[in-house]
Amino acid sequence: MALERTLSIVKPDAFEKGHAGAIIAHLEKEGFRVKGMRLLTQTRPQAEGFYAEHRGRAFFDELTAFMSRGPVVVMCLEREDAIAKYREVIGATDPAAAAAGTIRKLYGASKGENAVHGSDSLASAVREIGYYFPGCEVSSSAAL
Ligand code: FUP
Repeated sequence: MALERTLSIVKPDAFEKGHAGAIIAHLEKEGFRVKGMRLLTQTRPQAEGFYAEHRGRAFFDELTAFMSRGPVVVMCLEREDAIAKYREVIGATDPAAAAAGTIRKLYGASKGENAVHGSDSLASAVREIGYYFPGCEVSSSAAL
């Protein structure tokens, strides 16, 4: 296992419902350390750039409208095996299919409004962390 970083987003649905604090606490209890954190409301183009790999898919417009409709909390998180472990802790994309006790099962409403985002690979984590933390906002104590 390697010390890794991953990109986490508390999506607008979870923030609107007041679940951001509970989700961050859940992640800290699972051993994730916050190395960078921003609260922002994305522009539509910013959300489209983030989800560029999904451009052309049927859900792209709905997804990017949703992700730019209100505040999100974006975090760079660190722990051993962070990328795979984070995906385990958040659960399946569709909350209805997510395992009991996972963040998406606890806080997600639907496949679209599923409370959180997480990087799905090391390459995605590098790109996604750089997308929201392009400068010196992330603590530099460990490599990806
Ligand atoms: P995930 O990696 O679990 O976030 O899922 P994907 O990368 O497959 O999808 C990115 C986001 O698109 C999901 F969080 C929700 C949205 N989505 C839909 O709204 N409908 C779909 O059929 C698939 C994904």
